[in-house]
Amino acid sequence: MSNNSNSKPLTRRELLEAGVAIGSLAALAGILPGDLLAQSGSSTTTAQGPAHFALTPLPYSFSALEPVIDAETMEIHYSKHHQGYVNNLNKELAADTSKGNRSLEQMLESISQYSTAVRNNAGGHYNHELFWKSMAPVGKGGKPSEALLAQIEADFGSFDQMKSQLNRAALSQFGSGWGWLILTEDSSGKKKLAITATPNQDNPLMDLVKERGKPVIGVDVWEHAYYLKYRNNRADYLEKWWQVVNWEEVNRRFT
Ligand code: MN3
Repeated sequence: MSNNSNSKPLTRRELLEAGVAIGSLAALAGILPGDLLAQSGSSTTTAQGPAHFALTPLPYSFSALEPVIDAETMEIHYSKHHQGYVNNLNKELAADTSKGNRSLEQMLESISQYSTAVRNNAGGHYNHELFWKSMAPVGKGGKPSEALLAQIEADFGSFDQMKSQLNRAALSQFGSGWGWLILTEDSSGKKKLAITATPNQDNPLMDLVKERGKPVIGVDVWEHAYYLKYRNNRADYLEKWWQVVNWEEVNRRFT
């Protein structure tokens, strides 16, 4: 056998193997090859065609939040649940292009104009993008800024009061949903922090929720976020979750 007769099939196979490897890496990272160039949280800038969204790569490994959140929960949550919301959102938007190419935030702020499927999946994408960024390995998340602490003390009395109010709101959210610390304005236009909870994948940006505001902290209390490790003990999950809060990100969202 000469080298020449072998070289073509080999090259082809090598290419194929390389392609498979790229596909597997993308699958591990929870992103589809076609999504690699798309930016998360905003639609692609193509002049024509529907908005298209993609997951941002996780800023840490699946096991990085252990022992608070186990690697298996993180992997399924990110690469199955979150990816599912993104896939469904893109499918819905491709099927109905009547609203044009709005950003994710613009869509949420006018979500009453959309179908329930868009509401659930656009909310699911936004909420999880925020959730992943709002966490960091234990001991790596920094601490609340002085400005944030001062605002928390003004609005809740103490940091512990804010924490227990948020835990209580998240704990008493019946079924699936989210607990939130949001930034709002009081009647005189002054900054004010508040605690709220939303069902399903709703969030405080949506024009049809009762208490609107800018999300500063969002904690996922769907069972898929904690059930493998904490079983039915949502309270224990919520208590431990504070150990993985990324305060650098929370501080940034507050300012
Ligand atoms: Mn979730």
